[in-house]
Amino acid sequence: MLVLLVGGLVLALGLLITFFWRSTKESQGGVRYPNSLPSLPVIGSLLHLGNRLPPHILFCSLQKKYGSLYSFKMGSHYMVIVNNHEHAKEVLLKKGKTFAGRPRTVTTDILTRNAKDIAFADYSPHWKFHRKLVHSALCMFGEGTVAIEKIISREAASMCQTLSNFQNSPLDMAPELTRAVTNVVCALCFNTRYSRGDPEFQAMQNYSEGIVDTVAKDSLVDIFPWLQIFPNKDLDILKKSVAARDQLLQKKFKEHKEAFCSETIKDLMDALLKAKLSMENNNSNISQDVGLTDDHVLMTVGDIFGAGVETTSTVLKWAVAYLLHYPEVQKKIQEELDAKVGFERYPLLSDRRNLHYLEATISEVLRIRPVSPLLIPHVALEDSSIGEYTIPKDARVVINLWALHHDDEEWENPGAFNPDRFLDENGNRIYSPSPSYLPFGAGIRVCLGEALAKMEIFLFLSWILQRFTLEVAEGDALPDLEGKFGVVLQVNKFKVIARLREAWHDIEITT
Ligand code: STR
Repeated sequence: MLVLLVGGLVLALGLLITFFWRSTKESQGGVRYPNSLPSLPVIGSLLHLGNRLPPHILFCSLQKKYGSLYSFKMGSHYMVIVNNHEHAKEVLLKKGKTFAGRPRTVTTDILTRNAKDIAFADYSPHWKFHRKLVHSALCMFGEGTVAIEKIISREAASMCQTLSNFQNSPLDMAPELTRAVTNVVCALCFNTRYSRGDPEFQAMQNYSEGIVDTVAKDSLVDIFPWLQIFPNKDLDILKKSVAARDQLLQKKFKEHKEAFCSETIKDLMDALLKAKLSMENNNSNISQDVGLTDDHVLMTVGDIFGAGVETTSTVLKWAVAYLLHYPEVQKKIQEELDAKVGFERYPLLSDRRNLHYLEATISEVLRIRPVSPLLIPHVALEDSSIGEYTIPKDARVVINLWALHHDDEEWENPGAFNPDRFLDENGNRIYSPSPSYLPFGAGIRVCLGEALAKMEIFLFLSWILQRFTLEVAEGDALPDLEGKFGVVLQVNKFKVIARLREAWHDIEITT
């Protein structure tokens, strides 16, 4: 009797395990789904995700148990995590259109007035048109023009002046780098700039911090939207910060509308206004579908501003942090600058083709500390597949760029900072030594600001290193290299001494 009972129990358990195994690994009809973390009703796999590690690191570590492509449930949302470059390229490039969707979340909806922007808006013909418009406006005012080089150099000169004023005393470079980058975007979007200590710039820094700290980090309200009914500190900070940003954007918009003249388009906001007005005049029917509302223009400028400032300034901060850790890299860049640019003139964009070691260092910074370690999640717009796995419509697909950039099958000793991996034996640049490198994403949603960002990072770093040697003050610890996960991988605060190099004593810094 007992034997029968135990036998029955074992059989039932076996059946249960088989059922569970089948339902996670593959479902009926031989369709194979990605391995899945265990999940419970309502909360999904939350208990199995823990919260000790930052998500990009946690997602790397889960590969050991579940393989490089796996899934879990976040509340009711089916998430797929992609950790290798073949799968990532299938999602972003080969099946780019299928995976071009974006999830709607509580926090990004607050930021973008229900997805009226580009980065967080779902895929649609309207979005495509909108993005094209912004791309051409960016080309008109950014890339490919002599003007932008002048603007960046003017800001670089102004930043170097501030650094030299602080000679030999430890300075938090972050606000200076941020102001320089902000002024480039300001020139582009609004045709204005901020001086040191401008209260509007300070206000902007405050609200940006509020947004970066609270938006799109898969906080609980984004998983369970009904939690909004409870008081929530983060959501309050986000709403206040967004209100402050919107007030500023609205002011600029009003000024631009009042001064608008279609013959003289001075900046990106003018260009968007012109596109909006000409669409309204040309065909009122079409503008219902593809037209730009005031909200679209405002949120687009908000995106360009936020993306332009937060990403580029973050890369510059990471670069400075690594240069402090690796003075030998800094020295090599300076030797290259001395040999190829010298001391008689300031660096130019045309020097990029000669300054291989600096360019390699920038590439390595973007590899080891990608600004956006998980990119922004993509959504499957129809039933599809990744590799041999079936992916259902509406799945949220997260590309773990951190895993791609730290894949030890693709990179030798990926944790080590080594610009030389981007150079061949003759010291010439290798653009991508491994296919597992996508610092700006790829495909339909690739970064719109890649060219502008590369120009800024190159010019700012070359200006700084031509003139200064960066060090930490005696007794100070080196900067933390771990960072803080959020919508961008933030750098913790640190102080720097910028020592004017010998050759520059007694020389005025001007463009
Ligand atoms: C930063 C803070 C802000 O004021 C506005 C934005 C909106 C655009 C965001 C930006 C943010 C953070 C970096 C993003 C960018 C769009 C593309 C970029 C997420 C939240 C990246 O993908 C790294």
